[in-house]
Amino acid sequence: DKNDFLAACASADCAGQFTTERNAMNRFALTLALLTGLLLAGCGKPSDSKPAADSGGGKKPVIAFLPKSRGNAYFVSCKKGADKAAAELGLELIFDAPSNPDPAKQNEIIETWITMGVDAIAAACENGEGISTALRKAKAKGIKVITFDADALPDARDFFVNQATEQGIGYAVMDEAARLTGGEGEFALIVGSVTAANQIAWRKQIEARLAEKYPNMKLVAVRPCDDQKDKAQSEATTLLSAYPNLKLIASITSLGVPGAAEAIKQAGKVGQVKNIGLGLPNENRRYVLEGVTQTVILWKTEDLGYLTVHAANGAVAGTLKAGDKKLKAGALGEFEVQGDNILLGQPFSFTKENIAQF
Ligand code: RAM
Repeated sequence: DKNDFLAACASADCAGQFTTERNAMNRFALTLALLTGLLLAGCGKPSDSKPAADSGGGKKPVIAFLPKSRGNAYFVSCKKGADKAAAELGLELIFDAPSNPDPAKQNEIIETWITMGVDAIAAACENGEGISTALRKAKAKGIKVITFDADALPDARDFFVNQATEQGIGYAVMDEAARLTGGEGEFALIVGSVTAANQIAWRKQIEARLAEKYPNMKLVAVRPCDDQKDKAQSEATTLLSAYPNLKLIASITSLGVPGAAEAIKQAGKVGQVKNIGLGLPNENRRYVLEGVTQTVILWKTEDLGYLTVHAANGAVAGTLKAGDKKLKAGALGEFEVQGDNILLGQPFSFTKENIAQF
């Protein structure tokens, strides 16, 4: 697993360098394209026509893939699926991301891709509102825009590939917290950030479920960890001393769950304070087997990347358009398109009983 992760990080770095080299090459290509476009316009042909992804000959469509950050194993796994889809479809996938979540850096990357004239951008947005101006600009230039994992504002993208419904995720976390505490006592929430649309939506659903079903539970604190394990650990350490009656910590960012587990272990509160959240089996397996963490909930992250690239390809090729009800995604089969949302599936729970298999 570690080797896979390092290999993926290494190839991600190469992709970053590649992006810069491509930049110069593409300025040249763009000038050429512009001249060709003018000539074609003179001949009465549309200048903005793009090669369909399945047209066979000519230039490969370029899909630009932008996770929230590059160091996060969650997105390394998404990229693995994205690479697989790109290879199967014969696309060129370029990758870039801030080292750590950074909305301004995401905007810069998008601006670079707009200048390059990529065919599609697939982005997981650290700041849903903040990224929308840059994405709208990309759309206005004819670039197809897909969001995945964490959405932008709806008018700034063509489609959003959602891992599971907001309610499905929020309720799964809240119901598991209630099951483990017997529906009583104080608990705290660790979130990735307060700007990402997925974090905002899931927290809202958790709070709605709490209000509706669990009158004897109290959410005493919500702390952002900037999608960093160390910060999650220090936030959890502070929570454990500020709230001595705390029964459970739930994280809705994958870096929160192992961070909180380490804090609980070091505070000598294993079992006394339960630990759950949205997380990767690899990052949590040993804590789950040790009994520090009770439940980890997630979806198939590789499939999320795979489906996202299929959606981007469909948007470029014209096989995925507004109003469509279905999307074919290679080996994963057919997915339902609900309005402008494409849903991956249902969240899955990993526990001591099954985590060794994943
Ligand atoms: C983090 C990110 C991502 C979220 C997962 C569960 O890695 O914040 O957006 O979906 O956790």
